[in-house]
Amino acid sequence: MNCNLDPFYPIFESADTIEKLVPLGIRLVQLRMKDKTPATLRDHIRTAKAICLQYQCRLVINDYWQLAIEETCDFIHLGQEDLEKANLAEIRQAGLKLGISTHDETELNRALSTDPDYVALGPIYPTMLKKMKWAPQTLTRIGLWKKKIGDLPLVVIGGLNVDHVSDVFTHHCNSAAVISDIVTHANPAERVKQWIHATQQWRSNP
Ligand code: TZP
Ligand code: MG
Repeated sequence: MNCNLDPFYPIFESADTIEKLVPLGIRLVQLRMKDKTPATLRDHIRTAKAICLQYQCRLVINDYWQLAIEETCDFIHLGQEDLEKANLAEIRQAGLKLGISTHDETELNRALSTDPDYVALGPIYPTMLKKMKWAPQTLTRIGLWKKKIGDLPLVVIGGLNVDHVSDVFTHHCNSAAVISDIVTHANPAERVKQWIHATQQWRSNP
């Protein structure tokens, strides 16, 4: 089923950032935590969930699907390696929605075989954040992915910048995921406002 994703999909690595920025009007956010103890992970998930509930923002938990189930979250994002290790039956049994990263056609086929709620394609542009074995996908690939997945929402990621974000939408993605353009900006709150404004015309419930 099409889960109608907001066109602006920021990814943050802590609940502290979610607490600061979600109230500005973010409607879809991913919590992508690295190198934290299980207790800390759980604390961040709890805080993020409470804030997102308060501000009607959809929260997606990256990787930690067992914790997401225990904390009654409703959306997770998995990379391909995480997908191999995850128990999809248990994830579905718990009613979680699922987004999956893809970087090539093999990964796309694998993702589609799990009946996901969205597919992410990256990196669209060079990204400083993560060493990747894939060359930038380019804008043309967005249209190819969309053709292949039909009504399923398509998220794009990797090197996106608010100044040219309209390009990815004119190539038919549904949502633009972003990390560095916000978190490395001198004024992340201002940048979030710019993103909300720049994606407004692709928002179905303004
Ligand atoms: N997957 C593909 S690119 C990427 C991930 C997690 C990182 C995107 O970060 P940025 O900083 O928006 O380029
Ligand atoms: Mg992962």
